[in-house]
Amino acid sequence: MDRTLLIVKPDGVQRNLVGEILSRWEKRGFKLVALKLVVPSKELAEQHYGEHKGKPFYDKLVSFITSGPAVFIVFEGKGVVETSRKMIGATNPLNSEPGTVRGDLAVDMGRNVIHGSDSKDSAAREIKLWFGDNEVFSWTSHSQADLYE
Ligand code: DAT
Ligand code: MG
Repeated sequence: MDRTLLIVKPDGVQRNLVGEILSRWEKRGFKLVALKLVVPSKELAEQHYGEHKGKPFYDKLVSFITSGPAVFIVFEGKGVVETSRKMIGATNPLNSEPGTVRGDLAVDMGRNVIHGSDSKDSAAREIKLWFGDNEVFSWTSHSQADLYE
C-alpha cells in the first residue's frame, strides 16, 4: 500500500485545524500509521525543503516551518499520495478549489496550512527523514473489507 507524509504546519496548529485535517483523511478511508507533534529542527527542515534551496522564498519557508509545533502524519492507502495532493489543493490558496484544505481554510501562500508529499519517491524520502522505523506502524483496520473490494 502507498504511504504519504502530511505536515500540519505551525499556522494550522495555531489555528486549531489539526482535528479537521485528520478527520478529512480518516473519513476518506486512509489509515493512520504515524503521528507526532514536533518543533522541526532547522537541519531537518532544510533537508525536507532541499529542492527549494536558492529560491527567493526558501529562507522564509524554513524559518516559518521551524517557528513552532507542527504535526507530522503518515497516511496509508490506495493512491494516497496523489489523492492527498488533490485534497490539499493548489500551492497558492487563492487558486485552490473549494473543497480542498487550502481552498477552504487558507488565503496566503506562506500560510497554506499543510504539506503533502508530491510523489511516491518524495513520500518515501520524507517519511524516512521525519520518522524512525519504530514510529511508523503496520496494522490491520477493521474497516479494510468495507473500504477495499
Ligand atoms: P507545495 O507545498 O504545494 O508542494 P512547493 O513544494 O512548490 O508547494 O513549495 C513549498 C512551500 O513553499 C509551499 O507550500 C509554500 C511555499 N512557496 C512555494 N512557492 C512560493 C512562492 N512563490 N512564494 C512564497 N512561498 C512559496
Ligand atoms: Mg512541495
